[in-house]
Amino acid sequence: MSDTFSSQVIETTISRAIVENFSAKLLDNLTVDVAIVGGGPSALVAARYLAKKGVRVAIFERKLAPGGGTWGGGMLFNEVVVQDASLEILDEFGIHHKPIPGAPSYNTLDSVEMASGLIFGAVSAGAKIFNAVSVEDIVFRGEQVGGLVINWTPVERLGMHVDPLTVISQCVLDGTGHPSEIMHLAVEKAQLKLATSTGGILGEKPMWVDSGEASTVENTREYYPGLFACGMSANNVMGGYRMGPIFGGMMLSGRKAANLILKKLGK
Ligand code: 48F
Repeated sequence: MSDTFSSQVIETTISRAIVENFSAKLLDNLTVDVAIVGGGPSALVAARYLAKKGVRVAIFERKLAPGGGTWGGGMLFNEVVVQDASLEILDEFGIHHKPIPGAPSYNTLDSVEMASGLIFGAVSAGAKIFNAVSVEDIVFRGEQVGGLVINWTPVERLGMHVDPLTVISQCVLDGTGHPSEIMHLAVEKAQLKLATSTGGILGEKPMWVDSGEASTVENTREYYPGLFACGMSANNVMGGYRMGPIFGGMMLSGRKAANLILKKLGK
């Protein structure tokens, strides 16, 4: 066998392995129990807790790297702060943390370790992450939200006229952060009335750390049959305050979202 021929065979083998395995992964996730939009900290925590209970869960993340707003810490200083209440979640993921001297119940951690640890924790528990995939619409079935409409992020960014594919799920979790993209689609395009005082999105308020942290968890709920929100998306829907580079509420929100969904699925 000549060198040229064997290198062609290896190249074909590599390409075939990638195409076959990706196709199998996507086919396997065209119908899931829970479809999560966005791969920020709240969503990644929710994904691990769901997957650990045997729930079939897939995350669709617009960017190449999941992790959302975790990576950049505060103003690109790659450290974040969490409260003691969320330490058991960090421990569950094996992410290190240390107390802040003179600030009882507050801790710091490396934001790169946190982002990568959350991603690995979700995937190693069995969740699948599809990166560079944007969710552009929801699927509506009967009287409930029943899936997602997806396309490649480059297709979205370039404005190419390419029809999407769909993912069917029993539950959809909006983890899109500050913009609450799926909730906006639900209200503005599908004309759904959410479980808020107006039926619409109340809009995020300015920074107030203590209030925002607590309300992020409180506002994590099912807003329409089959449609849940976590993290900053939930806070935006209910008019909660923002909180900057403190992430305990995000993780507690993700765990609460998982528990609500498990209950809904009867698990
Ligand atoms: O914003 P993000 O990190 O979500 P989160 O879990 O955490 C918020 C914190 O990062 C921070 C904060 C902490 O105190 O306030 O902001 O609420 O991650 C949201 C992810 O969703 C992706 C987006 O790229 C980001 O990685 N995303 C948003 N819209 C879509 C999407 C979409 N339509 N399709 C796919 N991914």
